[in-house]
Amino acid sequence: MKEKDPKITENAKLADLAQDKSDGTNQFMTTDQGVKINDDNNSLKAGDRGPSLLEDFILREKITHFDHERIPERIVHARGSAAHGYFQPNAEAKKYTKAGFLQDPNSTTPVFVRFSTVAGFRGSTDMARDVRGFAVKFYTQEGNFDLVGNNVPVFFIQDASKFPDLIHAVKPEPHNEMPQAASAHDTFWDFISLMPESMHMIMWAMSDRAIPRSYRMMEGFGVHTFRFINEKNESNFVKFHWKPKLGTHAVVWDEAVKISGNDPDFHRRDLWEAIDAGNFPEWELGVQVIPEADEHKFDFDLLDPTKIVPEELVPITIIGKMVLNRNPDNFFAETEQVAFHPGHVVPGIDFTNDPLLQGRLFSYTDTQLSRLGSPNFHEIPINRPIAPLHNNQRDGHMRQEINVGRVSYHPNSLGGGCPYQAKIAEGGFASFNERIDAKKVRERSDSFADHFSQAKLFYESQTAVEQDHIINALRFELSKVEVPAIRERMLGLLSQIDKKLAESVAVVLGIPVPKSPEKPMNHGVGADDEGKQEPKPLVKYAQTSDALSMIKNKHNSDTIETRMVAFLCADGVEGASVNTMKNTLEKEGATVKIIGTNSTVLKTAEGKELKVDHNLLTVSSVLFDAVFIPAGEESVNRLKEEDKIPEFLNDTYKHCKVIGAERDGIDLLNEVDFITTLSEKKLIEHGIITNDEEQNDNFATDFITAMKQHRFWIREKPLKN
Ligand code: HDD
Repeated sequence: MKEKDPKITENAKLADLAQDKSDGTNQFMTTDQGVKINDDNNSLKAGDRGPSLLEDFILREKITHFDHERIPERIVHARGSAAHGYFQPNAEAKKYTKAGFLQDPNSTTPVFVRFSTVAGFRGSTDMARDVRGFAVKFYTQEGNFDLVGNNVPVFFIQDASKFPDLIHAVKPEPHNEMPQAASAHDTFWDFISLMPESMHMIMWAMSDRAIPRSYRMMEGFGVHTFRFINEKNESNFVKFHWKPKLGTHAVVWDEAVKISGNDPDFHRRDLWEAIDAGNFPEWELGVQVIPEADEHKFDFDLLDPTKIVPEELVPITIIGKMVLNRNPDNFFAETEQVAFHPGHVVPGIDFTNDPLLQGRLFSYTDTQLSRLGSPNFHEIPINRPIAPLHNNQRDGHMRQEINVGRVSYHPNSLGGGCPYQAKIAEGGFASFNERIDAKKVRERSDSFADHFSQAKLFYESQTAVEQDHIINALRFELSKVEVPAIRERMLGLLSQIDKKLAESVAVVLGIPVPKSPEKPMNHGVGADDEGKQEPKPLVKYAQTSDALSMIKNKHNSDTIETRMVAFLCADGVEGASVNTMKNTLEKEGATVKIIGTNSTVLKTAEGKELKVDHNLLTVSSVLFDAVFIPAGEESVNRLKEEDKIPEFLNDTYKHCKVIGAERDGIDLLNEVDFITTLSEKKLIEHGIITNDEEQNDNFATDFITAMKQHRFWIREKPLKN
């Protein structure tokens, strides 16, 4: 650990979990009944070559337990990784909410956070093009509060009744269970092409937001509009935002595909290793606060989860920070068994009538009943609150709590009326008494019918490079679609966002953009008698929002902290060249990995030993943020013999990452294609930082300045069409 965080030992949830930890060090092996085992290697048999005996309770217990080790994976978000940490508020939220954990800037609240992909199975790649889950459990003194969000601020659908359809469409197709962890297939785009309300989300999902560089470099969003309720029982609408300290960054598609092959655990490993090294990931929590009186002030409905509230309309107020500072001890016990629920709220936080949120309030308890097997899932250590828990819920599978006394009902006199109900002043939860006066209908509000304005807002807010990436993603995904009618419908919808976007995708599909797009079936799919739920044509939003672009986003930081730099080395590398660059990079918080032509140590030109972190054989440039070739004639000559080098450097270039080379190191660049197309003058402009002087104090700082730019998009050729 680089840094000891005092809050690790102060965390009440970790103390709570400690009661259930088990460690076999220096202990005898026993059965589940505590009987010491004398032989764990041989089953009980009738003779050493004879059949096994049913009597062998040790064998039976061991095999039975093994046979039942698996539980159903999550129906969505099956693939995930998690960490412990804490949340610390500032003084900003208390005027809007009475939630205890948001009052005192000197207080901290333990959290457990799980990041995930949505569509892939538990063993699928981290690097799929997909939305990422961002679920935070706050173990507050007033009970658990779960903020179950995503790294995208909107959703595909407006009404929870379409969720099973959406997920059936995106998951591997049911006849052959293909493709895994991918939306590039017919059923997904068939559904999407019939659901114009998904267009805003599709723009996000086709952008580089869906292939993050790291869980540590993602924004998070509560998506729905929630409510904050203060001591005076005043309600304000709020949208939750997580802003990563390291900025919001992504990889490029070609890189994502190669990472999936090189290290399918890329994000999981990144999170684990960062925390293990003491590089604790950190986010600020922000809210957009909208007074009740402003509910109808916008061109969109605050209850519609396919809409954002642009930051330019309602700025974000930062209300605290979250730090993740401890890896779980056991993946299954913690990461797999944790059960989040958007309905886990505490006094001071409440729901709105967003129809997607309302459906979620049912789904998350329900799913745990089959996934974790019993309504007692709240007793699993990672799920149990640190706040005291007393009620009249009883029994059920695997009940842990031993409730004493005769009384399990309320009201009672035999138990003295206990457990008591709490008055609001005593911290009792009371739902916000919103006035509802309405007819029971199966309808969608007309205010939900504009599906294109914000899709357009998002697209137009991107830089040209980001737009090209969206176009390329759509080209890829729709080229994988086999049924022509689906592609055509998609082009029709895209043309309503942006004509050029649709045309650019159409060029690669080899079909024209339909002149008058077929009227897409909308929610209700034909069942809407009066036609009043048809999507409305685009209305407003001429402006753009820089916050939507990862390149223009003002929250993006220019730090290179925790970025990985590969040093390509072989025997004969100049130790001085390695060390100067390494020390300067490490001072900036970057991590250096020595990539060698063997797996253990190299001999430097100075005759010293240099420890190798990875054998060149086992890595690829996609696992790093930048590459440096130190000086050393012999080292460079040896590297020239390596088949992997041209691909390593060409990919670094193709993925627009910084390349540095010192003296003889520059020679290695002559081995690769891109160098021939660049004049010496253009090297720096293209993020290739070289130094041919013996002594050059600026070199390492130039390399760092270039890394702060993250990617040199200038290398990408703009799309022609
Ligand atoms: Fe969901 C899991 C986020 C809509 C039903 N959801 C799940 C997880 C996240 C989200 C991050 C994983 C939690 C974990 O790590 O264990 N879900 C969202 C967001 C949504 C959303 C941001 C829209 C704004 N979800 C949504 C709807 C439904 C569900 C509309 C059903 C009506 N989600 C589930 C679920 C899951 C789940 C089936 C699967 C595993 C679980 O709950 O515990 O109940």
